[in-house]
Amino acid sequence: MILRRLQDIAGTAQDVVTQNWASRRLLLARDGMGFSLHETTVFAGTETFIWYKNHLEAVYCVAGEGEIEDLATGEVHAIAPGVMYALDRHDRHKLRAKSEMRLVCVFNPALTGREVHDADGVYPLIEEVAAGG
Ligand code: 9YT
Repeated sequence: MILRRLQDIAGTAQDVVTQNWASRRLLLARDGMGFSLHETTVFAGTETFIWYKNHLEAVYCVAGEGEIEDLATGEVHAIAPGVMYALDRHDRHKLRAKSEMRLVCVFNPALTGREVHDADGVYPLIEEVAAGG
């Protein structure tokens, strides 16, 4: 069994901070779960272009308010506590935070922990052999 606390991750290599968001990575590829699990804080007033062409991501909002724009259709969806979105088609999107948002994020394939968005809003696919497998 794996048990981790957010407070133990703060300030370590698993606490990835960019201009628009901070991602505390609770489970990573090396944990061998087949997905990674993160708590992401999106800073108030930010807009982030994201395109996970190598990954699927589900996002569940637990705090804060914002919106997501689907760049394929132009549709804009409000994000608030209790809302989940899943990028099942590697959807290109813009994420806007009206207030600071706290999001629980799951990635498949699992992130290795080092990823930040490149200029195209993409995370690279980093191969890593999981512990014990
Ligand atoms: C919602 C979203 O994708 N934000 C960017 C950070 C990402 N969730 C991560 O790496 O944890």
